[in-house]
Amino acid sequence: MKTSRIFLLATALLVSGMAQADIVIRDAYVRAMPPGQSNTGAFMLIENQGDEDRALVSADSDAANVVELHTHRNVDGVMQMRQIPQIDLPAGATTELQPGGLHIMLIDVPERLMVDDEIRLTLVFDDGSEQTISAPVKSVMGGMMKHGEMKGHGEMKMHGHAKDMPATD
Ligand SMILES: [Cu+2]
Repeated sequence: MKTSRIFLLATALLVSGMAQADIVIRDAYVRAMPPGQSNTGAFMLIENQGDEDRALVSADSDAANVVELHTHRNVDGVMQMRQIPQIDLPAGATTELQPGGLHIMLIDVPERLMVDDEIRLTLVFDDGSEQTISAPVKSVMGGMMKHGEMKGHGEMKMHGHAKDMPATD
């Protein structure tokens, strides 16, 4: 187990080293899963340092059977998640994937993700390049929203910046 983890990390470093350096991923994390939950989200900052607009077109992970790109939108006052074909990464800008907004959805996760686990995520961009990153699992206050529904707007604002959140554990 330990050996394979080191191998994965080495692979991740190698892959990201070869990938286009224009896309820089920071502060990636995955939301720890409460008991009985089989879905969770991955969040991060994606900076496009290049001159061309890029897009994240798909993602994959060993930790989940299905990985989708999602956003939230307000439908008649109710925040709903839905799948989107891509996440735009405008040139020169940092795009934030955060709870209540854009996120990478990990669906059908066979092994419950606990705080301090490390999850490997592969991100595929519209120019065909890929980056594989290792994201720690963190506790995110406010609980996991159910698919297709979410608490009110005020609550979402309060939880807007995941990195400022206190751990609940
Ligand atoms: Cu989602």
